[in-house]
Parts: sequence; structure tokens; C-alpha cells
Amino acid sequence: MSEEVSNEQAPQENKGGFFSRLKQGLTKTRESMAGGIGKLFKGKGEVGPELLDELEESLLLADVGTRATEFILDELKRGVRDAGHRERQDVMAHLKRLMVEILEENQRAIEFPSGMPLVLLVIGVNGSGKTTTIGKLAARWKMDGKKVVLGAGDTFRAAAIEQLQEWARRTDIPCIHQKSGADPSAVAYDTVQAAVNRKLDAAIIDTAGRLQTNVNLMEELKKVKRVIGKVLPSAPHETLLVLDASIGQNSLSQARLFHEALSIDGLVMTKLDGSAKGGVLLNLSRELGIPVRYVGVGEKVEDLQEFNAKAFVEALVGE
Ligand SMILES: Nc1nc2c(ncn2[C@@H]2O[C@H](COP(=O)(O)OP(=O)(O)OP(=O)(O)O)[C@@H](O)[C@H]2O)c(=O)[nH]1
Ligand SMILES: [Mg+2]
Repeated sequence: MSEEVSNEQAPQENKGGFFSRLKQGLTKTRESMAGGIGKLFKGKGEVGPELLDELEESLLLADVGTRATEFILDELKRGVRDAGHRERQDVMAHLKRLMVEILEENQRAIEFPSGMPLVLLVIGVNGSGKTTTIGKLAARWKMDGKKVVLGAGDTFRAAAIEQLQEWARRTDIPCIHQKSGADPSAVAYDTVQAAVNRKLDAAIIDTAGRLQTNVNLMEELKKVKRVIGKVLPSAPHETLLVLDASIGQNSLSQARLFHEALSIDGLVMTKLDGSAKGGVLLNLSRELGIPVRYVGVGEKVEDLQEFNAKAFVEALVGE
């Protein structure tokens, strides 16, 4: 039996906690959308072509992307024409449903395999938030009663190993490491082996940041994946790409190249709190078909949240 990490929390139930953090984290994106899509639809009256033009502009400004924006506008116009959704609040409700539909299209929860540890390989460009995400995730899983081991696969800098060790100390979980300069595949191998031997629930392996265009470094990651597969043929179960929200539209080409080289299973979007480009998640969902697993809306442990499409849209469009 596999155990699912629930993705089904309803936004309303969490007003005081995670939902308000999410909403706070999405403030910049919300405001960038022409002072808020919510504001655009405030009041009574029918929706005319000017309002739809303004909406289109707002969506593009928030990096929702041309295809997702076009889909949304076409559907809204159809709704106005065929279903008689002319009142502002009806169009607004329709808009939210469409956004949720786009975001939920590929949504699946991470599954813990039975009888073996879940192996998670975390990759992305420099500074995207990999190590921090691993620390937060490990802390969270530990709180959920899971036994986790970390692997310091960023052997590029000594400071990177120390950063992960610090998270491990704080969370009181083991961290497998070697000296800086060691082969990251060797660290990954040891980490998965340790997880298997100690019958743990999960192994999370950090890697050095790299550009998606650097062929040698992408080959290095392929080797890490192969070597992990030698310990556990089905692993890594999850190759997780961490993207920084502030790069907006560029995250699409970044994700495409990582996916082509390494077959990504899930995305994490960090730094939504510092960015006005949160709409890019809609773009990524529409274009890539890779589930968004977590979003980061700040630097605290509780600022890493399981992605929930309804909560996200509510926080993004909000009042
Ligand atoms: N505001 C905010 N900051 C974040 C978030 N996630 C990560 N950071 C910060 O981003 C910076 C880089 O995070 P790291 O986790 O070190 O990034 P990395 O991808 O491991 O970086 P390299 O190992 O150098 O490639 C740190 O200062 C983090 O605290 C987030 O969701 N919100
Ligand atoms: Mg790092």
C-alpha cells in the first residue's frame, strides 16, 4: 500500500495558518495584476470587452503566459456568450474555476513507495532554493513522524555541505556527506544505501546548482540518477526541480531543458513572497504537464507549503 501526502486541504479551513501565509506571500503578484484581478471585478454590472482586455493585460503582466491567457480569455468569452455569464461576479467565479482547472490538470501527490524509502533528488540552478527547500521538507516530514536522511550531494563547496548539515542538526536527522570535491554520485549512493539499511521512509539528496545549458553538469546529474538506480532500481522516485519565482517567464525554458535531460517528476516554486511573477505557475502547468509539489512563500519552515490549486487561486485572485 502506498501512502499519499494529502494535497486536499480546503483553503477555507486554514485561514489562520497556511492560507494567510500563502496570501501574504502572493501579495506582490496579486498587486501586479493591475492592482488585483479581484478589484477589476468589484462592484456590479456586466462585463464588457474593455474589462476583458484589462484582464488579459493583468494576466500577461503576472507571467501567466500567452497560451494560458488565451485559453482563459477564450473560455470567458464563450461563457459570456453561451452561458450568460455576464455579471462581474459570475465571470470572476468562472475565471477562478479556469485557473484551478489549469493548475489541477497534472496535479498528483508525492507517493511514498511501500517497503522501501522514497528517494528524492533535488535539482535546479544556483540559488533557486534547493537546500532551503530540503531543510524545510525534512523538518516537515519529521514532524509528520517520517524517518528521513539527507544527502549532501552538493560537493562543490564546503559551505554547501555545512548548510545542509546545519538543517540536519536543527531537525535532528542524519546527513550523509563526504569531503567537498567528492563525487556527488558517491554521496547519493551512500545516502540511499543508508536509507535502505536503516529502513527509513525517505532520502532527500541535495545537488549543486547548475545552469540547464551546462552539458557536463547535466551529465553529472544523469550519473547521479543512474548510480541511485543501482541501489534501488525504482529510484529516484522523485526528481524535483526547484525554480525561483522571481525569474518569471524564464523558468519555462529552464524547466524544459532540465526535463529533457533528466525527466522531472515535480516542481517546487520558491520565493513567491518576493516576486510579482507568481502567475508563471499557470504557464508552467499549461506548457509542461509536470505537477507542482510545493511552493515557498518565505524562509521559515512553515513557509514551504504543499501546493493546493484552489488555495493558490484564492490567494492570488483574492479580494
Ligand atoms: N523569501 C524567500 N527566500 C527563500 C525561499 N526559498 C529559499 N530562499 C532563500 O534563497 C536563498 C538561496 O537558497 P538556497 O536554498 O541556499 O539555494 P540553493 O538552490 O541551494 O543554492 P545553491 O546551492 O547555491 O545552488 C537563501 O537565502 C534562502 O533563504 C522562499 O520561499 N522565500
Ligand atoms: Mg544549495
